[in-house]
Amino acid sequence: MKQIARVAGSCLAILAFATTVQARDFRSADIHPTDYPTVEAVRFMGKQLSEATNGRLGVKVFPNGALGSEKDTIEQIKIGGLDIMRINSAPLNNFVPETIVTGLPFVFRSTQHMRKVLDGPIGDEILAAMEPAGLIGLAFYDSGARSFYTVKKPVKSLADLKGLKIRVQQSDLFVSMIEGLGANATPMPYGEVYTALKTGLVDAAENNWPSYESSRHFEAAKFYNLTEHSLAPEVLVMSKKIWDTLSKEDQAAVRKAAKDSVPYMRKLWDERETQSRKTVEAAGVQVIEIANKQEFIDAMKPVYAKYASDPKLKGLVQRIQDTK
Ligand code: BDP
Repeated sequence: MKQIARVAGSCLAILAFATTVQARDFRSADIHPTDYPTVEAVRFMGKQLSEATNGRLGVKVFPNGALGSEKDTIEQIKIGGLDIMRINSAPLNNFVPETIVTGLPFVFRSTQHMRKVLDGPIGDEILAAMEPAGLIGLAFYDSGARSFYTVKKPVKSLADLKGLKIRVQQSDLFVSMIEGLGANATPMPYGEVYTALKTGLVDAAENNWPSYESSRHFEAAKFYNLTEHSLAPEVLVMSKKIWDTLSKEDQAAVRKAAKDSVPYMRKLWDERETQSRKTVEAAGVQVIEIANKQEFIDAMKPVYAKYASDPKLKGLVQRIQDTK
């Protein structure tokens, strides 16, 4: 009897050891604060993954840019120094050309249109196109519409943007967009924008309501001008180096947990957009409606000529526009 107990005991010990050896929390980077919808959504994904694998796999999110700027995390992901990142699609533009189409100005007619495209085969194709760059695209998240916010004066028409120095993400597409609008682009990491606005290094930046609010950029730039020029989505990406070490079953579990976090994220997102707008308006932000959006749309023709002229990207744009 004693012997049986001893054998059973050591079996349990071996089992416990095996579980500890295999148990793994993927490290995931995000530049946003801990209560931001993207951060909460990746935590949710971790919980789903943990449930699906009896606690063997999980995700630990490092918010607030603790693991570096989005450009830094792309480099880390490529070499397998980081497991997962939630970043915007724009900094991926220079690495994965297919991501360009998702950030093209005015390419989506509405949030519903964007969701339909990204939930369907076009979205899956763009995610799959990341693989040669060493990235496994797991899911797209919402990022709402980006609009310009300005320090000194409101922007009511295209002419008001002329000559302004505008911070953009580190993406050639966004640089061209600003040039097309007659302004000067200053690409820089998100974490530097607050100071750049405060010190006058830039006159403006552009982002969605939740980022404008949570980054407190609204304290420095009080005019939020509703150009809604890009719906560049967020993406959840895993390192291919890490992915390749996982079993087929674990890969499927990671993918499923990521996809399952999308509706959760969207619910948080919709609530946060409304709340963020309220918060900044209560703090004195002036919201400027754009009477003639068409002149902004027309000014973007050269951007389409430059970025959506190669047959592959042109085809994707066409299919996006054809999606009803
Ligand atoms: C926010 C995105 C974030 C980007 C940031 C930016 O969520 O991933 O880093 O914009 O403008 O909307 O850099």
